[in-house]
Amino acid sequence: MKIFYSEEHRNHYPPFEVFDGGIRVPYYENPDRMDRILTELKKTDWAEFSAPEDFGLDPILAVHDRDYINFLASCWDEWLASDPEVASAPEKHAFLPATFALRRKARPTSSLRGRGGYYIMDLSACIVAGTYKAALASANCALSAANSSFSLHNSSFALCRPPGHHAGKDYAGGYCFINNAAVAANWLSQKGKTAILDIDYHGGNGTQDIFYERDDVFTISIHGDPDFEYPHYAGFADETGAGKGIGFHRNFPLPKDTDDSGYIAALDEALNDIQIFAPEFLVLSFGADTFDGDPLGLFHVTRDGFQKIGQRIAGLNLPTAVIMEGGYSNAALGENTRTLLENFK
Ligand code: SP5
Ligand code: ZN
Repeated sequence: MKIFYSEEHRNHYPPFEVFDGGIRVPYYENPDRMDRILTELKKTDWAEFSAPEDFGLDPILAVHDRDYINFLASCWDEWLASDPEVASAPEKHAFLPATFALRRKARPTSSLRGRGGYYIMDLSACIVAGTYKAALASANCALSAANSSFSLHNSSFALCRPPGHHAGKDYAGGYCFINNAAVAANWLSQKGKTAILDIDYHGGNGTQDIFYERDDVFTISIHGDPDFEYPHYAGFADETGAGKGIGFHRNFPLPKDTDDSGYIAALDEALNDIQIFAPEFLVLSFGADTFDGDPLGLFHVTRDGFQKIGQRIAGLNLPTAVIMEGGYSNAALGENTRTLLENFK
């Protein structure tokens, strides 16, 4: 299986994020996650690593607003230039606004903080010196996987970091800056009918927003109920699309403590919907944070569960671009990812 990976992510490693209650904690979405997956995949005889191709900005701007991408590109340099304290120890700092826009009334004002609070939705999308280039490389991994799945008509894996599914057309959030899966799916949708299945523990709010009014890309997400879980404001069962997109989005909000059997029951229903839509390509947003014991999740999916989940999705028999999203139980992340992927080789 082709696996697309870039070292560029290492320069995106914010020194902290902020949890509810204002506590600073080490950044959960860290480079070690990639090392764990790399180590495990390198042991196999089927993982074929490639550097991503550079697709330029066009396929990214087909999904994201130009002003938002400009903000990502210049944010760190502006922050560095604005504050001597940041400049004296840049490695201890990250850009993180403290005031957030309520969308309906807001516009992106011109100051860096004004743009920051408009383009960022929470305290985990910290921007540092390497963030923008890492986000571009991550999107290129997803595009390379899409291209490979299209031209070879088989499945591929984009080992993306930073992840993408919480990023909307003009906002970052939840460790995500550019929506890698959305960029890949939008690119693939020009080649043939495409569906996105999001199995990260957290609802894929960015992906939901980007395709909400479209009927040519079917999006579906299985996740912790936003009634108790991040991203808190999207991912409810009654959100099914708008305009001509009505009926082309589906959410499966699941309760705390969902285990393999509860998860697979929802998955089977989701897969049935995908079969009815009958796409030519599948983009799979894969987060391993449904794992039992993940520090950011409350589900109990086991390694055997990931095997069954992968087997069922691969059973659709579609060329699938698997896109890495979350998963924070680093010790188990490599094995869980390999277990899922083995079904697609
Ligand atoms: C890609 C992805 O999986 N992003 C997830 C972002 C979640 N950020 C919100 C963190 C909320 C922290 N609450 C932690 C409780 C730990 N006991
Ligand atoms: Zn997640």
